Amino acid sequence: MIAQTRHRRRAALTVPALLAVLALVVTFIRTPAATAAASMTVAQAIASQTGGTGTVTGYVVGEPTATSTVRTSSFTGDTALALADSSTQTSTGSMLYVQITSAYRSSFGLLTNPGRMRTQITVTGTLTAYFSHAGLKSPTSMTAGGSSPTTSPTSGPTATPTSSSSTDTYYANAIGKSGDSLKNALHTIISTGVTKLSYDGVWNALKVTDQDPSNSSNVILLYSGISRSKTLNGGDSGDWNREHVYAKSHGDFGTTAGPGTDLHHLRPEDVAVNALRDNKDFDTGGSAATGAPGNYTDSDSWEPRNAVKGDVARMIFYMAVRYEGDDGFADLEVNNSVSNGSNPYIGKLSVLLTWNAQDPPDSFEKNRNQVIYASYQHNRNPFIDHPEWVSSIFG
Ligand SMILES: [Ca+2]
Ligand SMILES: [Ca+2]
Ligand SMILES: [Ca+2]
Repeated sequence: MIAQTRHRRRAALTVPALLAVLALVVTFIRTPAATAAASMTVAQAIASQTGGTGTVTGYVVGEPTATSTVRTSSFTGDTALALADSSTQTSTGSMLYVQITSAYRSSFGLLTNPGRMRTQITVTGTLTAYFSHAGLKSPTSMTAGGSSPTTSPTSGPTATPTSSSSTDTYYANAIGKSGDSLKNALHTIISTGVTKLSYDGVWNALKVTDQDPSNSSNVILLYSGISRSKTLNGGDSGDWNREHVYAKSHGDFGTTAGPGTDLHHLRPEDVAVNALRDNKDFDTGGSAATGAPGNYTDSDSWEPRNAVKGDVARMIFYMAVRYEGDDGFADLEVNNSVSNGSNPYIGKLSVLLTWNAQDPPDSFEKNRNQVIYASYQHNRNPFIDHPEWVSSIFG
């Protein structure tokens, strides 16, 4: 009986399905071959934000400047435009925000080409959020009018800002977002399914995450850059211990499982150098730090060596996004002070932004992120995978 019922249901479903196929076939036959890659409307593009490629025809109705703000005159740039199915549309909910990459700015940017307003254009690109709004990014074709595009610009499209990578799935709910909405999405992503280590477990983890690539018996010490035997972990002079880059007194999170045991900001460091850094905020300046060539310090701040300036910045930015006060620990944040004391802040934001830009992620930093993700905590530092997200959230 049950089988028969199922069979009948399947048969009942088949009729409309067949009709749909027939309709498609008829449409296809009636469509000239030259326009086989038919454009979708803006409404269809808004409903198809799947990250796939699409071709959209619509009217230019303005320059998006925020999720619900579009300029219709006095344009300020050439990097984005809004498309709609009606040339008089004013509701941003009925618009598609289109990213204009450099190859197309001189022809389609509204600052340079205000005459494009209310005209029809056809764009091919990735159907995905832009400005936290239904969008089309990384265009591979932009042409005037409603004809199906077949040509590429002579200069060729520029490299896509965030090329697809193996972490795209991990960051799926963050891609296309910016500012606080990006921060919120990343907080959820990097706080989900996390394994928290014990403080004791951190010792052995650091021997793997910070292993010297040219000597598997050693770890590299963060500030001093020294390669030292893994077996010299401890509290005596000449040993290395567990440096909290986001100083644990800033927010008083201690060493219970949580921020105090989070490998993403814990690094091996010489006992004496660790004590010298103390709980100082980060800033440039001071005198040469004893035992750590290239590092500088004064009464209120620490400047790490150039090779790890970006690493330090990205660890701090990770902590600010990972810990938002919703898990029994303080909401850790970054500010512009170098006298934060025990407050749950660390500085200095303006300097950390510069360091992130000046020292991009290298293979050592990327490898440790991957090892933490695959073998220990099962979460990633988004700013090592996407350093450009730092300025979107903190800039
Ligand atoms: Ca200082
Ligand atoms: Ca570095
Ligand atoms: Ca925070």
